[in-house]
Amino acid sequence: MKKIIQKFEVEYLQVLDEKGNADEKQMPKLTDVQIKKIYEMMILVRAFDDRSFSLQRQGRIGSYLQVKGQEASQVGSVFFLKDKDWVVPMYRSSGALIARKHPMYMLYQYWGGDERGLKSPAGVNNLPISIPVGTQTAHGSGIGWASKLKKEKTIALTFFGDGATSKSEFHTGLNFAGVFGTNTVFVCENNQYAISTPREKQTHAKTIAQKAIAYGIKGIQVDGNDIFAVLKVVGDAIDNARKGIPTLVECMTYRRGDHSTSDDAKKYRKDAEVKAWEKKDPILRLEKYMKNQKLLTDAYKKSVAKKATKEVDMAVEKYEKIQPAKKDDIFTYMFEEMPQQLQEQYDEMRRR
Ligand SMILES: Cc1ncc(C[n+]2csc(CCOP(=O)(O)OP(=O)(O)O)c2C)c(N)n1
Repeated sequence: MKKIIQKFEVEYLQVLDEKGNADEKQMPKLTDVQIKKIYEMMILVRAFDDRSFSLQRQGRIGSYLQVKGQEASQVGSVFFLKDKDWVVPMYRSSGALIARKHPMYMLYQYWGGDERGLKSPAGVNNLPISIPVGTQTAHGSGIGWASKLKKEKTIALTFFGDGATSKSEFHTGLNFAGVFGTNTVFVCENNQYAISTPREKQTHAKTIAQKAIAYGIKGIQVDGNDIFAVLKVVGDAIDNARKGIPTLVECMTYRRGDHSTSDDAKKYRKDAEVKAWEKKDPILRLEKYMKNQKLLTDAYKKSVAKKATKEVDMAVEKYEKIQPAKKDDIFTYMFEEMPQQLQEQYDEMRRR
């Protein structure tokens, strides 16, 4: 019997090695000003993220899912988008949202239990984050299709994790995008874990990117801790999405923190593994590059950190001054005419 060999090879791109040396041939076109802007945003996201964790531990917000380690894949993915493009985020997308002008105090408001915190800033098309795993993948296809039908050049970029690729909506979304040629970029942040499930147990496939092949679209892997590789690959994918050519990008990264503030990753991850990924930190790598290029002095680094801390301080202060939403809202918000059962509960709440 003839042996059938199936090849599911996908490209993998790294521009910046762990020492901060760049492959000039693959470098995306960026000015020094842009590189600094990207660096400052990554530092801001890290400062927001670290503070979120502390605020949760102090009982000042309810819950939080850390971005730490994924700053390059989030900030890099949205950098070339226009405000009118659509970002379809997940619960771990705080970094992408901050880079998309979402006020930090409102993110604290949301994680403090007030849904009003997810209202997108005027003129910026960010969807509310998806708490259900993977559903947003299909929303990304739908929005990208709408853009195409309306002959708009806007695109939808949707974020999801490795775990989401086992959900039906991932497959529905990719299939739909392939068949209808939607204006969509699918960004899978493969951070190696879905809560405690390691990537090897998520799928028997060698890569997540290769899953695109089955749907007739392009799949590509990128070093997700390498900001320049993310900018290059997702930048190209954005350009293609504007022409109705969808792409699945798999960002190879690592979730440095616990899954969420209600989990303890030490129970299922070895310290050595976490330490090894610390060395591949995306901010550290960009700093090495910037130092080599004489774009990072000690004074500049300090001032960026100081400014980020101050901005986060101000966001916390503003968040903690927000008046809580009216209790009635949870009853009156959803239905134009309240169903009987809800009306009964509402009346009871008011009686009490
Ligand atoms: C539909 C649905 N099923 C289960 C959950 C519980 N859940 C929350 S996060 C998570 C893991 C998702 O992992 P992944 O997609 O890799 O994203 P990551 O959290 O690693 O960024 C699960 C199963 C959920 N939120 N929604």
